[in-house]
Amino acid sequence: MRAGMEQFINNPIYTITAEAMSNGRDNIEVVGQMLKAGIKFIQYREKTKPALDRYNECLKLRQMTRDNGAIFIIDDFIDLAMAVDADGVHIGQTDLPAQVVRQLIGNDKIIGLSTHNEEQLQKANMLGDIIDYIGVGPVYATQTKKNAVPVGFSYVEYATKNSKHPFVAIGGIKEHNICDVAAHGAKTFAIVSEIVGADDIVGKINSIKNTLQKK
Ligand code: 3NM
Repeated sequence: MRAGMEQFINNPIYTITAEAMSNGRDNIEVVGQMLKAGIKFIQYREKTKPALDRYNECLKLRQMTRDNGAIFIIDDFIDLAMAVDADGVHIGQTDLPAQVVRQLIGNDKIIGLSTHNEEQLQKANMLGDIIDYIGVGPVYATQTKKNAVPVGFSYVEYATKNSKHPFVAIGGIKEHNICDVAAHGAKTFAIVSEIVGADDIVGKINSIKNTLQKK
């Protein structure tokens, strides 16, 4: 297992930035709250900001995550991940091929790959150690990733049975439905809007953790 993946395995909640949904707070403040709540795996996902703004923000977030022993992953931008010495990248099906990303980013960085169906999961399985984890979703309809078609529980179950990599379930997951997703085998859950949009981010994360523990 690649260094840093223990934080994925040992912590059920994976958080992702979305400044536009953060009720006027910036990513620095939101990530600060996530870290305060003990989150250990954080993805920076900002697709539309100018590259320079992303870079300056990620320099700060890199320091904050490092100071708190948290893994810092960057969505899509391999150059940005390398520039700020992030712990890895998260890529989608239309990004550069995983093999190419691995060559660019080196052997010690984490690569996550989004998958949305059984065929994509089988291809991910064939990548072996080139990637470290996969995303499985969207489980439910979501406003955060427009036009994404929900895959439902059947794909979560398929991933539980067939994925050679650890997986994070994603898409429309909230405190009220997280135990249903867990019941289909997921152990790691990415939650975007419900966390970044919460009035009390620390309180929300603690409450989700409690809900999961009671299941
Ligand atoms: N990726 P929320 S669904 C970023 O299925 C992302 O790969 C998805 O946001 C996938 O928790 C998604 O607000 C959005 O629904 C998740």
